[in-house]
Amino acid sequence: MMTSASRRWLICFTLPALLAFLLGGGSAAAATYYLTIDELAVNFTGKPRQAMAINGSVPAPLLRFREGEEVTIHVTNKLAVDSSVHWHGFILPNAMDGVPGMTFPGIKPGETFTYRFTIAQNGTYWYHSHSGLQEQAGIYGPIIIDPATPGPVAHDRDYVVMLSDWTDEKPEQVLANLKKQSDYYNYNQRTVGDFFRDVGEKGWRATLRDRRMWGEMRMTPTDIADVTGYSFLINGKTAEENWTALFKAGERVRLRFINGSAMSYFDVEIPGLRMQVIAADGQNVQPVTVDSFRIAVAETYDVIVTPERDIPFTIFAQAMDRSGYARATLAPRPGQAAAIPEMDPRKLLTMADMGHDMGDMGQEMGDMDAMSHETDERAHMNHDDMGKMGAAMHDMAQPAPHHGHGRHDGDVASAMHAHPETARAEPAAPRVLRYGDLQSLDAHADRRPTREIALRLTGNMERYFWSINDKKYSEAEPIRLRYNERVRIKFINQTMMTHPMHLHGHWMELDNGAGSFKPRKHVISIAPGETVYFDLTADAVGDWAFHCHLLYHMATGMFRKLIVEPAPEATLAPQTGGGDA
Ligand SMILES: [Cu+2]
Repeated sequence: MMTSASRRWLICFTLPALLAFLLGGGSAAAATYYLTIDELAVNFTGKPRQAMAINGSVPAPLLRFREGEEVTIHVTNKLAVDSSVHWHGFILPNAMDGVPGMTFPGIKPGETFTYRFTIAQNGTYWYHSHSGLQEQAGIYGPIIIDPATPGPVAHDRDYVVMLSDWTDEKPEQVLANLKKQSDYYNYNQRTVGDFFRDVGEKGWRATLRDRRMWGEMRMTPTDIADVTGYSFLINGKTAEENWTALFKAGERVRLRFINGSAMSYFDVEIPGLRMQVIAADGQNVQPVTVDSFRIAVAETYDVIVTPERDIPFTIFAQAMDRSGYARATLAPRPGQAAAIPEMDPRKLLTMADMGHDMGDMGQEMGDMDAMSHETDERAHMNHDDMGKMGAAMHDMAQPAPHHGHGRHDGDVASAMHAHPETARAEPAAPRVLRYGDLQSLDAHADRRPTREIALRLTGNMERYFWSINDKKYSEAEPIRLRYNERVRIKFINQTMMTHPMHLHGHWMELDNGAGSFKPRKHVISIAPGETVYFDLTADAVGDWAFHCHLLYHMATGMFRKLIVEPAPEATLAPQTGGGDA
């Protein structure tokens, strides 16, 4: 959904910056950007609606920065309400982070706020409003940061694939509906008919027990997503509009997937092509070749594909709840299209997904009938889903997933250069990316954490609020860390929903067993019943947002302030202090 206005958006290289760039070999490069937030007439569904947009475009225009560049970004708010821009996944000074009420006052109607900071990293990121529910209304856009020195992976083409979820309803109405009745959007709610089918299959006792347990958890078996009825977009195009990226056979095509959705996870595949994952959340990882991957809200994954044949391929991104899909095409020529696959069956949550399958609840139930029913239901479910739901947990327990650390340099090197698809002796089962596969390309110094903080992800579906350690943001004390302290954070998901937890201003080093090659992430997704650890060096002083990136979870309380307090000496430069000692 672009208007002519979007093509007029300006990147102005100031003359001094240009001279500095030419004379200084890039070290002092600087550039100035102008962004204007305003309303925009859109039509994604056949019905005209008002969106919120940046420079007349949903998504907002691609910003392309360079590592080491000093950026000056003037953001003017032409809305009738306060707004903001947050640079998602950026390591930057606290005052530039763009969280109203926490790092700055926000941008009042008619005002301009100027962000100034030095780009301290490279990779694929995004930006979005951090005010109210504006992100759902259209204020989100992609960012590419080119590395200061050439990156490890060569490619011939480079495309952003930004996923998002659009609703014709006002986001405030969506939230009001959720609060009124938490299953308002759960179109797939199981019915009385399902109840009698269950009774027929597993008997009265087991069925009633099963129903009672769901009731006690204030959840239903279809609580995979709480908002559905979305139109799913790729780079602002509906599946019918079919955003298309061109290639020539044999080229290495880099696709930068960004999930800019308010609420929707996707399972991504390109039938006929394997994908080599080379970066997660903007950070290079040791290449992993997969057939599909699940992308949590706010995550990014960069993949390389090498189509060897001169035919079109479908980029297929099914919403996790199977309420719809986003679709685009990789094609040798414009206007071509490939078949669109059937969506995989919708998955019903079972007690097993809560981590209760072989544990206490099984004992308590003492009913083999119920247990075998669960097994059956699992067997009928899409194995990919099962793999994704369960695998992460298993992965956490495995010390060294794939590549030995640094011992298989040859493998990594060959994978990263001209031979992406190693021929396989036999066709393998579809390979789904798991967190356990992600290993940083570079080792990071790894102090031992001196403290562990447990954060239980909690909530109440009936009253529709979400919380951490049973407290909403409004009721909770901030988490306090000392400057340069190294801590271990333990997430325990006690809800039926998957939560993408996002920490501002710091890397979360996901403990997936990769030792000093732990992947550095800005979003960590935790499945129902799962426990996940990450390590953190508190190397940026200030008040930072730490929250679930599902928009309506964040808005209803799954949010904390994380304060990194200055060192007692106060001699350390704020925000830019070094990492591991
Ligand atoms: Cu959440």
